[in-house]
Amino acid sequence: MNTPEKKELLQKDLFTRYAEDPIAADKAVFGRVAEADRRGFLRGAGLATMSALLGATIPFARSMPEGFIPVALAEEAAPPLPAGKEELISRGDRPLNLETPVHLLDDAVTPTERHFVRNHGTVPEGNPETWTLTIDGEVDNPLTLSLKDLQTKFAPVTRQLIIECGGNGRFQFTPPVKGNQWTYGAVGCANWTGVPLAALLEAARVKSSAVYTAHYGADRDLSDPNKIPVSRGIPIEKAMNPFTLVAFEMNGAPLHPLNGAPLRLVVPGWVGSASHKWLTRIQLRDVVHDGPGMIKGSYRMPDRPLEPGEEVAEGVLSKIITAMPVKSLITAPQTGVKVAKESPLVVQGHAWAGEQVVQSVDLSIDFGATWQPTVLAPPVNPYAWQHWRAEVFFPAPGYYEVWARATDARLVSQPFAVAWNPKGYLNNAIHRIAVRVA
Ligand SMILES: Nc1nc2c(c(=O)[nH]1)N[C@H]1C(S)=C(S)[C@@H](COP(=O)(O)O)O[C@H]1N2
Ligand SMILES: [Mo]
Repeated sequence: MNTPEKKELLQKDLFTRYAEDPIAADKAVFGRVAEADRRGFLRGAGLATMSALLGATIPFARSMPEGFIPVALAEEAAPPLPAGKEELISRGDRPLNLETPVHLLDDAVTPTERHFVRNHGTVPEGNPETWTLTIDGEVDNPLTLSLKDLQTKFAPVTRQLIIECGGNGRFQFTPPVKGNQWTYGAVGCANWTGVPLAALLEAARVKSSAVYTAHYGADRDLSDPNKIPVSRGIPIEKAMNPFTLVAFEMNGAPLHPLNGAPLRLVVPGWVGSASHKWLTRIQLRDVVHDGPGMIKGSYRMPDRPLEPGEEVAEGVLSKIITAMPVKSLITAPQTGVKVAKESPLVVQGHAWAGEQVVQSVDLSIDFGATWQPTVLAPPVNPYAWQHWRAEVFFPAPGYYEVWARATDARLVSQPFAVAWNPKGYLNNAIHRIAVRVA
């Protein structure tokens, strides 16, 4: 828009004109809002419109370049979060990954809106009417079951089960490692309803030669629709565990599309990648499964301690991740809280420990010099996270950190920091929050 007025304005006395009558000057510079689309709209927006969108006047508007989009509005123009997951933090669009801010994990049972999302590929659309699950491979009676078969021919159970991504906490590794930079919130404990996988395996009459499962789903590689992005498996013993579910409901409703609708595995306490979403097939194998996600160091740990940043051959990453380690989170208060000296501060959160029960959670307000116990509840069922709570008194005004440390039944505790590994897995270092006492 190079109108003569604008040229004149720019050449002559922009500053004077803005000082005299910013709205008129602005109109001359920006022109009238023509386009309806948001970006175009912003590009052509006048000062009054911009101020309205920002919810504030712009004292230094006179210094803004032509066509300028304030960063506050540019940030708001980022792609909106998917329906039903608006409170989460985006960790990438392709593939779509969302984590939960740690203070929003305070619920006893994680609501669906607050359950994180981890994808390797596309988000497929699952039609519950036509969906089937096939169980084949090392079985005497291969099965193909509809969703209705699953819901009516087997006895459904509802359990509170924890799913945590193997890379949760990856942001903390030094030197940094590639992958989603999860902080604390790639974990959730929802109510899952489904059929124990063991019941299906019994109906399929698993052969004694079966040692491992192989999981397949409907999602596809983002750049090649002929490729599957991930296919992991679990040892037959974990497949037969009564808490390993083929789930069709999450928190009493059909699964959310991003959490695997209409059917998924939940392999509780184990690395999240074992809990296959959009599940279409479970093949029983007579060898350890070797699909994408099982090989090339994926979801594997080094067989020896490494130097931070050390480059290693693939063969060193030989240990397949199974159960997740002991961990706790402080979900209330939020870090940065300000409290009055007299008032005891209620600190609470959850703790979990893979295949173990958590025996205790302790807090420190003196950087780990001393620890005080919390009140820790037992899990409502195996593989549910446990809630803990304590009242904390601060001796004097100032800056404090509250640290939480869980210990499992084998007396294994959370470390201050974990050993570096190339893919940034299994960070169960103690969680800490900042507290300012007035
Ligand atoms: N089909 C399929 N299943 C999958 C994945 C995937 O990308 N595709 N990601 C896995 C990983 S790495 C994790 S941590 C969990 C996360 O489950 P959620 O998205 O329901 O939180 O799903 C697992 N199941
Ligand atoms: Mo994951």
